[in-house]
Parts: sequence; C-alpha cells; structure tokens
Amino acid sequence: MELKDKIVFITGASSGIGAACARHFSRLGAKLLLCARRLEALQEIITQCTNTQIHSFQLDVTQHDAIKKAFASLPDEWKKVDILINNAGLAAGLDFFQEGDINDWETMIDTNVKGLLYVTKAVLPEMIARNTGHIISIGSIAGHETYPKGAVYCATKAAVNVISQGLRMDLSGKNIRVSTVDPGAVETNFSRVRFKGDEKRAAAVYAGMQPLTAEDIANAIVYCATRPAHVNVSEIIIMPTAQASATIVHRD
Ligand code: NDP
Ligand code: 8X3
Repeated sequence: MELKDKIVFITGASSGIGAACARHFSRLGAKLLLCARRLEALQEIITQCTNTQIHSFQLDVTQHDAIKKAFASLPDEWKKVDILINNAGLAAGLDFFQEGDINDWETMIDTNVKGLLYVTKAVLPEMIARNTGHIISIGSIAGHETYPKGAVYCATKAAVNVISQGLRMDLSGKNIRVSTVDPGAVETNFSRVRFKGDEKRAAAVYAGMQPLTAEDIANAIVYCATRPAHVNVSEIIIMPTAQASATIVHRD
C-alpha cells in the first residue's frame, strides 16, 4: 500500500521507536500526526522529519478527556487517520511483585493499556465511517513470556495482544487492519525510564550484546503498513539475534 499523503498518527513520537517511525514514515511521504507529553523533545524530532506535512500536539494518553478534546479540536483534514501507531508506553520499575510500587503499576496500566484503549476509541469512528484504516500497536516479547519482577509490565503487553485480537474480531468486515509489532530488547530511552534515570542500570541491559535499534522496529512497522490492502500482518515478534527469549541474552 502506498503511504504518500496517508495520515499516520503516532503516539509517543518524542523518543525511541515512535520518533524512528516519524522519521521513516515522513521519508515515505506520509502526513504525520504526532503527540507526546514532552513538546520540546517532540519539536526536536519534527526537525528530523522531512518531505511531509506534520501536525503535532501535546498529549498524555492516560487522560481520556484530554484525548477526546484534542481529537475534537483537530482540523477536519487531520481527523481522517489512515494508520494509528499505538506506541506510547513504558515500564516503570523491575521489582518482585511483593515489593512492587502501586504507583508504578498504575502508570504502566494507565499508559500501556488504558491509553491505548482511549486513543484507539477516539480514532476508530472515522476509520469505520470511511471503511478503511490500520491500527498498529507496539506490544513486546514481554506480552508473550512473563519474566521475574516484570509481572505488571508483562501483563500490560499481553493485554496489547489480547485487545488487538479482540479488535480484529469486532472490526471484521470493516476493512480495518489490526497488527501488533512485538520487540525484544531495543536500545531507546526505555530502560532509562524503567530505572528512573539510573544510567548505569539502564546501560547494563544492553551491555555486551547488540540490541535492536528503534529503526529496526520502525522498519517492521512500515512493512506492516505497506502490504497490499488485502494483507493483514497480525503479529510480528522481532528479537535481537543475541536474545533467545525474554530472559536469555548472549553477552560477549
Ligand atoms: P522511549 O522511552 O524511548 O519512548 C517512549 C515514548 O512514549 C516517548 O515518546 C514518551 O513521550 C511516550 N510516552 C510515555 N508515556 C506517555 C504518555 N502518558 N502519553 C503520551 N506519550 C507517552 O521507549 P521506546 O521507544 O522503547 O518505547 C516505545 C514502545 O515500545 C513502548 O510501548 C514500549 O513498551 C515498547 N517496547 C519497547 C522495547 C524496548 O526494549 N525499548 C521492547 C518492546 C516494546 P513523552 O515522555 O514525551 O510523553
Ligand atoms: C521491552 C522488552 O523484555 O525488557 O518490552 O520487557 S523487555
């Protein structure tokens, strides 16, 4: 499918995978609707996008009312989203369940699950009315394999897969594609955020191995988006060669 002039809405476009998607889709001539909480970081990413029209706004995907308002106040031509990339997400902490911080749990569930639901619900009516669309959500290997100290993050990513399966069923016959792209270790700000700015702990996640890059994941997302209209890539699991499972990583 041609991306030229398609409207691609990317949540969490200020960093990592979302930012790489913005750069990649812009090169292919798609029009970008970008959001994140940090406007300054988002502006910096916009300077790296060429060859296209961009509409950006500040949005915290955990805020249902703000999403409804932001969507309602979009210029009409930007409401007709062709591709939604549900990317905004995070892990907060890595702790035994019994030592887990409730605030971390709320943040992960509110962002990775409820945020995805709210944004999808806001975008879908126009897709259904136009009988076309594609919802691509970023899951994780964590949604397929639970690992110690990751119960809540893994649960949120399992939810991404389950919600996507349900969407595919409920949208059957409406010509709307639903995909998940589920990576293993990708070097972005993810671990910095998970470990709350502890650079040493974050760097240790990728030490002695070659992780995926955000661009690797953007490539997979573009692959899903550019299949012919009758092809729906339901799910891609994409891992670094050095990573055999959520917990088995070969390090030099
Ligand atoms: P980054 O931390 O680099 O990027 C996360 C993005 O999400 C940022 O742009 C951030 O923007 C945005 N975000 C976070 N919370 C919110 C919110 N409440 N509202 C709006 N935007 C928000 O990490 P990644 O690029 O790695 O993460 C992207 C997705 O990929 C996540 O869903 C993550 O779970 C998933 N993933 C990552 C993997 C990895 O190893 N890196 C592997 C598997 C999946 P801002 O702070 O400006 O709001
Ligand atoms: C991010 C990958 O394995 O750190 O979703 O959970 S992992």
